[in-house]
Amino acid sequence: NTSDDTLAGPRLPRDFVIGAATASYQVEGATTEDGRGRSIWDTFAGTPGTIADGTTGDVADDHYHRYADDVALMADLGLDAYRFSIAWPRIQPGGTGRALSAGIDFYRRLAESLLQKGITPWATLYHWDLPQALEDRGGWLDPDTANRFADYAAAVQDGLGDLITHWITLNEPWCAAFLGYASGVHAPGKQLGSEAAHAAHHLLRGHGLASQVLRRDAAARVGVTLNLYSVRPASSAPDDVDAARRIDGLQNRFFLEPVLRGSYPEDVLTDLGETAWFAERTGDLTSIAAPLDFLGINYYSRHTTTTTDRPARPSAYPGSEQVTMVATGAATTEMGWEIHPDGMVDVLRQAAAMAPELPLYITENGSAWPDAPSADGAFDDVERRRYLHDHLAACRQAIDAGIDLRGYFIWTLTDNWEWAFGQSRRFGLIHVDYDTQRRTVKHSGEWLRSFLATR
Ligand code: PNW
Repeated sequence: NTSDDTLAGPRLPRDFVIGAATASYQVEGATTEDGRGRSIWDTFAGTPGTIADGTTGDVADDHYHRYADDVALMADLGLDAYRFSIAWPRIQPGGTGRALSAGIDFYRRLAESLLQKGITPWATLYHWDLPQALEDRGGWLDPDTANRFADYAAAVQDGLGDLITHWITLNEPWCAAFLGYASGVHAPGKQLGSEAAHAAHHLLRGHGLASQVLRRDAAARVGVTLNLYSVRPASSAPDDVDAARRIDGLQNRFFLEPVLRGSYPEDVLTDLGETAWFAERTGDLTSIAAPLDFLGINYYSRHTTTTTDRPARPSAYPGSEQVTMVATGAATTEMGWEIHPDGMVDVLRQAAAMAPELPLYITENGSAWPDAPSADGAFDDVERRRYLHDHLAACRQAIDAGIDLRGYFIWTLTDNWEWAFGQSRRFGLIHVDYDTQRRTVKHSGEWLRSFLATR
């Protein structure tokens, strides 16, 4: 046994929220039950060649049926909060109209069982499972999808607002827009170059309209989650420095600035070749920049940038195809993502500099590892425990630097269906055997339990 069970967790404020996060399509399964409509991820995952191992989220963790067991596991770990997402097609199968009571009821049962265990529910309204019917009408390229999203937000709050007060409108609009509509590695799998920025704008417009709806309830706490990277140039050469400006621009500032300041960064619009299209839509920015109660940040890794004369197309960074990321030799997770806890402080600093009064939460952070069981069936995931420890220590560092960081959610509770990687990547504190659905708390989960018990 290589574990160091004495590795102490950092000291964090008593009211610092520690939770775990998941997303509907990654855990629920039951994709055809109780009237659920189809989403763009059902379509995408069902298309041969899109998912590394050919799996879909049809069963995933069967959380739709096993949510009570999963809540019991959360309580056993001692989590303060659980961030999950609501599947839009369970609420409005075709993306419009009255809420389906079976869909609302599932999330009512989930929220009630969390509250019974003293775990605060945090609901994300959009973690990428757009109703297919709306994609058929243009998806996020159609400005009307933002209006439909606001109606959906109203339906969800009408059904769940007495149980849920913490709301996140969107998860990672960068992924939804640029992996969905530019590189095409996520649903709906389109490769439209810079036009993907229109999808980003309509997502942000949806965020603004939905947050306005959620404000009907004075108790609602409303935020949005962005995925940010710590970005730096590979060298001081002008091309590398410009590459860093471009990636920080499209990945971070293109989302932070409209949401926090009500404007898009001009240099990014120029890189995209989209200044004219965006100039016609400045009227949307007031609603996009509506006041927030908190900002959610998902942080996984850093990017070290350089340029190449063999640009890759399609790129998730349209207009900046000449940029590539270099490996620095730092250790990576099984995703190939460099482990860099200090980068979490960097992105928190960047957000705090733009909105010094705004409470911040890390709404996702975690790591994938092969996780082979030992002879006695245990999962001695010392790398995940180390990653978790070092990023909790980075939370402490951020707080010491005067940043108003209020909480940290681990990605993820249970191993789950990892998008384009299917079941071939495991991020969980809890192992899932996909043949039997048996859950086994990994060493990292045991470590977290004792950390939470002794803080
Ligand atoms: C996030 N990228 O996704 C999501 O919010 C989670 O649903 C997901 O499971 C988790 O991170 C781990 O991947 C991302 O390619 C997916 O840059 C891909 C990227 C970033 C985030």
